[in-house]
Amino acid sequence: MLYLNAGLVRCLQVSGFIKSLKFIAMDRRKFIQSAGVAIPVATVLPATAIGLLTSCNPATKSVATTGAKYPPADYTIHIKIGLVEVAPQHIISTTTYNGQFPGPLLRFKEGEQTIVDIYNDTDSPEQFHWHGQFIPVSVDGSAEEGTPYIPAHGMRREVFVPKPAGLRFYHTHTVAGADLSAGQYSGQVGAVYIEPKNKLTGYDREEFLMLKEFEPYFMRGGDMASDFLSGKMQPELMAMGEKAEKDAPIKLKGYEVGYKTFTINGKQLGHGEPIKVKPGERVLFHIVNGSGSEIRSLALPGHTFKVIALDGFPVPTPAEVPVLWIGTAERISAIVEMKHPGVWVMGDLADDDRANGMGTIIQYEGQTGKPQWVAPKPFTWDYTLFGKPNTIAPEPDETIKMVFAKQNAADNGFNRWTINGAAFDMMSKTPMFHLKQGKRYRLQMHNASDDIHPMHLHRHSFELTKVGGKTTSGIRKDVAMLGGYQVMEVDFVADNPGLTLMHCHMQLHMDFGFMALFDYI
Ligand SMILES: [Cu+2]
Repeated sequence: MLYLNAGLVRCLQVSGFIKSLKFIAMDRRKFIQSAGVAIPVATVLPATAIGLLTSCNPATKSVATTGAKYPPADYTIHIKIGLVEVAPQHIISTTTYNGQFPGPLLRFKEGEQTIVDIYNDTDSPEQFHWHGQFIPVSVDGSAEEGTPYIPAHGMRREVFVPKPAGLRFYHTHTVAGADLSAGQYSGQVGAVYIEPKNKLTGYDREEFLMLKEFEPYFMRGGDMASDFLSGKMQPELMAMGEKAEKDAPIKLKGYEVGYKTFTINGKQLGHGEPIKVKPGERVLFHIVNGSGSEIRSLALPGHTFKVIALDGFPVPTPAEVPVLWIGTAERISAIVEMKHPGVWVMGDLADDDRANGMGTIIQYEGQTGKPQWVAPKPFTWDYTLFGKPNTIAPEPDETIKMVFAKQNAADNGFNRWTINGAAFDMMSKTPMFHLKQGKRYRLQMHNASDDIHPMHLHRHSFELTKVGGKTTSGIRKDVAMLGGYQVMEVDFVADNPGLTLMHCHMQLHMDFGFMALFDYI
């Protein structure tokens, strides 16, 4: 049993809430029953409770209290400026969770209600997004869907049932626009692991790796590597993209984001502790791409990665690969069997990015010396490797066609992105697509640009059904990379009513139009 912290006490007292709820010294289950409201799976405290809590600004009122007790939070997060020591004499100031980078690893149990108190100690309203969870809009953390902001210097208590099991993460969901200190350019990222009811097997220990760049800057143009993805460019999409480029009134390239500093778990390669391993050990790496805009790769010389889960969902066919490619906001869980003793660099294939820090050291017991890097042979990333062989997904009830296009430098020098001709309007937030509960939808995504877009669907997962020209089934994800001038099909079941955001997970794309809302009708 814990006492209320001061800010929350003030909030509750101001509202008279403490008196009205008699949950002192009760456990959480009893609290919910006593409030007279049955809490179904994936919902929040009664509106009377959460509503009072969500908008509280403890800085504005002060009431002394003694003896008030309250169900303790499982985790408490403070959104605040912190210092990240990426290397000695290289300390970065950025917005963080609890003053650290990455934010604390949050471990939840599948299906077991959890309470998280989130304090916003900054001067700007914030959104705290539970990426990849099947939860209600009220806690999802997306203003576009209608989640309330956590006010500047305010707090929010979130009560929900975490699901589904697996590797999820949390991050800010605010618009950064031209502000490179905001949104996912900042250090607001942390991993979530939702323990499955039946534990995964086949490994000896876990390591969590958060891949993240710092010190962003704008440049004009800049090409994204895309030849690592399987599949071919579609001539009609190329023609559309080239025509748009030719017809664009502005010929200067739109702004793109670059970074000076690259880290794994907040440390540049060569700094921080190496990961120490023993021969024969099977290490399960849970890898999160916490970038604002980058696609990452990872290799460990002399070793392979046995991919067992993508975005936290076990894959139908675990497969060994020499290289991982991880789109913005994607996660991979992969087992590496340590059978090549030495001191190795596990790092990004891009030499510049690795030189600027994107890597970590794997050190076998008893081995010393300079960490070695050996570039792997070129490897094509093909999601279908991990799919169910020789099966096709069930037919959808409806297919929704989407065309993604770029208007060169059209928004104050930034590229504007459109879905079926329209850039998302942050003011009206009008839903573009309409769902009926229980139906299965196929999203047929046509990319009329040469960029890769890591496409994300909130509050649901989808099944890859066609990617890189190949049909597949059984691979569930919540983000998937759509190749330049390619088509990708993903299916999802409308099983979590409420506004649902779909967007490209590149901050620079989502901020400039690349979002759409689904509603349930
Ligand atoms: Cu994009």
